Amino acid sequence: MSTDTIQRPIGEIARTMVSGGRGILAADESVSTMNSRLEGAGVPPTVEQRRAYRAMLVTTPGLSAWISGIILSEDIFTASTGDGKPFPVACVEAGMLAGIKVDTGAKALAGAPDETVTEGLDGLRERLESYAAAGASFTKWRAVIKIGDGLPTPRAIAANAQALARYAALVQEAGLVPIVEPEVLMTGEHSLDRCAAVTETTLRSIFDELTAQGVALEGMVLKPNMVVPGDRCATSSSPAEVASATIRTLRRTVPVAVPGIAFLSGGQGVEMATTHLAEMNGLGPHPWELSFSFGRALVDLALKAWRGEPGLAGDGQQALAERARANAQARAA
Ligand code: 5MM
Repeated sequence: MSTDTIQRPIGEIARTMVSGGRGILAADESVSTMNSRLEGAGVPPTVEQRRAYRAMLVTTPGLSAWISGIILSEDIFTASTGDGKPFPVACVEAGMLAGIKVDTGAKALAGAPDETVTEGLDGLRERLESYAAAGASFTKWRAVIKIGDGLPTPRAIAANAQALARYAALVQEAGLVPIVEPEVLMTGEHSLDRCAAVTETTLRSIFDELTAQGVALEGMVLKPNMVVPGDRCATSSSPAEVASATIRTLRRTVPVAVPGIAFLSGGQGVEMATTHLAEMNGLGPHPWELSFSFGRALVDLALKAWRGEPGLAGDGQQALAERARANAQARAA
C-alpha cells in the first residue's frame, strides 16, 4: 500500500487523538507493572483487581471532555468492563478512541550490557488484524533509552529506532495510527543539557528510520519524554528551562508533518508534569499540537483514592477527572 493511499484515514485518526484540547490516557501497564502499582496502593494484585481498576478509569463520567483515547494493555483490551462490555467498545461508546500497546517489552540488547531493545515484531501483522477487528484505532510501542556512563550507545539507539519504525509501518499498513514512544529515562544524575542532547540524537535517529521505512508522518503521534534533568541531578531546572530545552529539541528534530506530540510523564510529580505542559504550550504557537499521554501523572491519585474498594470507585474517578481536566487546561495555556 502506498503512503498516499493510507495517509488520509489514519491522518484523521491521528488528528482526532491530539486535537480539541484533549489528551490520551496511558492505561497500558504490563501485568507486572500493574501488579506492583496495585501492591503499592495496598490492593491485591489479582486479575480481577487489574480489570476492576481499568473499568473504574474507563467508565469515569464525562472523561471524553478531556481525553481523546485510552491506551490499553492486551490483557485488558480483550477483557470486559463490569457490565460485560468489551473494553474497546466501552471506550468508543464513551466518546474515546481505543488503543492497544503492541510491544512485548524491553529485552536485553545483545552486546550492550544495561541496555534494551523493545521487542514484539514477530507475528505483529496478524495481531494487528485482530486488534483492528476488535475496535482499536491506534497502537503504542515504547522504546527505553537509558542515560549513564557511556550510555546510551549508538547501537541501542539504532536498534530501537529501527524497531519503532518497522512497528509503525506495520501499524499503518493495518489502517491504524502508531504512537511512537521513545522514552529517555529520567533515572540518573545527568543534567538537563545531557537529556537534551540524548533526546535530540534519539529523535533524529527515529525520524531517519521512520522515513526509511516509508511511514506517513501525518498518520502517527509522537510520545516523547520532556527534556528534564535526571532525578538525582544536583542542579534543579525551572519549568521555564525545561520548557525551552524541550521545545528547542523538538523543533530541531520533529518534522511539521507530524500532527501531534503527546508527552509521557516519566515519573515527574503529578503537578510538575502539568506545569511543564502549560509552560511549553505558553511558548506557542507550535507547528504541532502539544498534548499529553500521561500514565502516572493522570492515574496516581485515582489509584490512591480507589484503593481497590468498589465503594470508592467514584472517588477514584473524580481524581482522574480532575487531573484530566487540569492537563487539558494546560494545553490551552
Ligand atoms: C502506563 O505505563 C506504560 C506501560 O509501561 P510497562 O509496559 O513498562 O508496564 C508506559 O509505556 C507508559 O505509556 C509510558 O511510560 C508513559 O507513562 P508515564 O507514567 O511515564 O506517563
